[in-house]
Parts: sequence; C-alpha cells; structure tokens
Amino acid sequence: VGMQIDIVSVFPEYFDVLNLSLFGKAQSKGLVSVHAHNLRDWTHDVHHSVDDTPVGGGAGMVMKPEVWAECLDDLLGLEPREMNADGESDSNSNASAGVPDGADTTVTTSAAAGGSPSNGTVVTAAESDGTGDAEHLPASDSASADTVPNSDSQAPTHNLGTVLIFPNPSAPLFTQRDATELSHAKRLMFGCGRYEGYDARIPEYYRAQGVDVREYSIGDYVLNGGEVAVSVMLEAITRLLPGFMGNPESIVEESYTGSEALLEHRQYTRPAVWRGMGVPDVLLSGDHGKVDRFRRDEALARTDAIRPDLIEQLDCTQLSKADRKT
Ligand code: 6GU
Repeated sequence: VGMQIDIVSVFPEYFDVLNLSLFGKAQSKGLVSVHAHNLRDWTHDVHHSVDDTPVGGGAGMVMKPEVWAECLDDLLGLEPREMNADGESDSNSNASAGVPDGADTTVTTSAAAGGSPSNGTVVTAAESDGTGDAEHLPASDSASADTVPNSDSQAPTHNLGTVLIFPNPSAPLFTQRDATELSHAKRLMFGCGRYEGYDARIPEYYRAQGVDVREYSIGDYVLNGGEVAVSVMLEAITRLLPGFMGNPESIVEESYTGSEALLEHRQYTRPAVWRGMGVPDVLLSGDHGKVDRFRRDEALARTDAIRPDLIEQLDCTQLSKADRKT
C-alpha cells in the first residue's frame, strides 16, 4: 500500500530529482508514487497565466484562484461549487462524497513533468485498470500506521486520507511532529505557490469542501517559491515510511524524534586519537549505563545552549532525577 503524492507547480521539472537515489528506490519498491503536474496545464488562455496583481494594491503577483481550482478539483475528483455568503458550500457539498480519504478516486497522469493537458485526468476506481494498487482500498484497510518505526507519542498515529498542503512562509512552522503525522496519510497533494503568495480563498474553499488542508512554513527566511519547501517536507515525511530507510533504528534515535525534541549528542568514530585529539574517555569505557548518561547529559546541555526554546517545550514530568541535575 503505497503513498500517493501529487505535486502541482509551475516548475514541475524541479521534482525530476525525486527519481534519483533513495526516493527513486522507494518509488520502484512501490512505497510511494509521485506525480509532478504543471499548473499551466489547467489554464485556457494563450499566455497560460497563473497570477494577477494583488487586490488592494502592492508589489508582486498573487496566484489566481480559478486555475488552482480547476487543477485541484481535477486531482481531488471534486465538482465545482458556489459558496454561499456564510462561507459554506451550497447544497450537495463535496464533503459528503467520500472525497477526503480519496478512496473513490484515482488519478492517472504522465509522470513526465510539464506534460500534455491530459495530465490529471480523473477516473473512478471502477474504471481504473487495477495497476494503481492501493487506491481501491478504503483508508481503514491500511495497517501501515501501526508499523511505522517511530510513532511520535505526541502525534496522532491514525491513518489520514488525502491531505492538501500549501507551503506558505506566513504559516505555522513545519515540525517533526507534522512529518510524523503526515507519514500516515494515504495521499498527499502539494500546491507550490510563488513567494508573494496565492489567493487566500484557495485553501479556505477546499477546507469548506471537507478536505484536510494544511499550510506550513519551513523556517524564518524567504524562498522564491514553494518548490524547495515541498522537497524539504517530502523528504522529512517519506523517510518515515516503513521500508524507506535501510535501518529504522537510526530514525528512532535522532534529534526531534520521540516525545522529546532534544538535539542529539555529538558522535565520534575511530581512531580514538586523531591529530592529537581524543574522544571522551567514557565512550571507550564499555559501560553502557555511563555512556547513555553521558550522551543524555550532553543532549540536554547542548539543547539548553543552542535551542533554549526546545527546553521550554520539554515535558518536565518526563525528565528523570538524573536529568534534573544537568
Ligand atoms: Cl513554505 N515558502 C516560501 N516561499 N518561503 C519560505 C517557506 C515557504 N518557508 C520558509 N520560507
């Protein structure tokens, strides 16, 4: 049961790198299936325009809602709706159509970026040729959540259906907790906007249709578009999929994982002395209890020095007596 990932961008070629390395291997193993779509394929004008000047004035351009909606309706298998004055969808809401879990639709696209306007054709599961493996199963049939190697105790571990994600520098920060939660989704859809942004009604509309819509920033700095941010989120999420990493234990122990988000202790390998520099004696002692204590003390001290904000967030009831001394 693989995770289906759709990315919409005006630079879909940017995601060609996903066919390389670890991610390419995960695709060929069937753990994930990624399609990058060109937003301009859903335009109808000769200039294939996707943005317009901001209402109210100001610099830059804002991405138009109509083009995004044609694209997202297509990929999600939704019918266009008029919203009423209360910001609610008029009768026959899409929300009741089983859309959020994506179980009743499957999308056939060419994996080639910037392909023909036939990209994004929606067919029902009944019409599909059966090569889309998991799409026929209801989300509840997937047992993957229980076997994810690093179930974050703070994050919900239940399976999610389809999640629509918009990178946005003015949104809440994307964290390991979000990555863990989203690794349980059946389908992820990313909409890459340009940095000046997209019309605010786009996420609002899909939320009103019953879609699980998220907006995230990846840090306090400015990028030109959402592509890099999507790559970052995608890597953080997909490496948590069971079978993606060769050694699942290496996931469990690293920074930001588990109920505590501490920076990791420093690492050393052989030789024990290099250019006159030794490694801490305790690491050579063979006393695992002492090694664990040393590493934990270092993790706490380094986090306190470098990321005091993470220490603030610590659940003090989880700290041991020995921790409190450090
Ligand atoms: Cl998600 N998008 C852009 N354009 N810039 C960012 C970002 C996202 N997160 C931090 N900077």
